[in-house]
Amino acid sequence: MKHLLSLSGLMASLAALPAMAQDNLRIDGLEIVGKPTNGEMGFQPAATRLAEDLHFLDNLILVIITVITLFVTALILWVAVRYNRKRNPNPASFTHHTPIEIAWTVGPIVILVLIGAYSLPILFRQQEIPEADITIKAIGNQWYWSYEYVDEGFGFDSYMIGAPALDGQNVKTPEVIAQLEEHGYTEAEFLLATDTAVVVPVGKTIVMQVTASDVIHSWTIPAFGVKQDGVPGRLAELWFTADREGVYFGQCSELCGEAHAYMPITVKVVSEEAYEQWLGGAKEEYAGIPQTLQVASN
Ligand SMILES: [Cu+2]
Repeated sequence: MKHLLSLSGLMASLAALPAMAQDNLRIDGLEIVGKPTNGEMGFQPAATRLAEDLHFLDNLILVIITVITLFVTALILWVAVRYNRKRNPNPASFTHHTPIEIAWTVGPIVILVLIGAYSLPILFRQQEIPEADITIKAIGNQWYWSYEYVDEGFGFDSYMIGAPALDGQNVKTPEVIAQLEEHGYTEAEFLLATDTAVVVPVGKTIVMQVTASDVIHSWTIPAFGVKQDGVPGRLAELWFTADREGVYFGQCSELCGEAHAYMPITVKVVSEEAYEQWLGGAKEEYAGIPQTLQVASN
């Protein structure tokens, strides 16, 4: 009878576990900020200085190439109209024109130096990894991501809701929609939302160590302006400081096998308090055997 009791106690505590864990790790009321949109031409909203830099650089280069394209098109049109065989039956036969030679050498040099002067500082800002407030290791696997909060000593796997979505299963079944809603998403987030998310506090410097366990994967959050290949046996780094709370999506960006399209990335940027609360729950959930279970099994 005693055994039966302790067994039923164990079963009860086991049954209670997922519900407890879910409540502990729940983060409600977050706006979905970083997400691809149908028909969108521009970037996702910038949530970091790095992304703002990239948007600025993209706009700058867009202006430069537009001016160059218009200038070259105008030249071609001018030559075609003014110097065609009808209007200019006797073409000039000179082969050199020193001022023009200098102009089309110096002009491109000035343009390239200008682009370099703006792009190199941005590149260095991305690549010089600052002192981290929080270090997280992202490990790409076929076909999901694993995360380790290296200072806190816990980790977890992160699967797409509805994974693996292969062999004609790539459909939003009622079960998958129910799972999405359970995690606080709608069916519009199918193929983007994951069962667990990377959670980080707003305004803190996060260093992501990126690697992989099997083949090359790539970790990215477009709204943060970061992307880094995860290569087995190597530890690469990227960093970001998100300045806006919300949910941000990314997708594995290195072709890694048949379910490559089904290993998305979810990052939740939350307030410091919400992060501390989540951290407490996550430590309990992921870093060892909960107290109740230990007592029951003794
Ligand atoms: Cu991948």
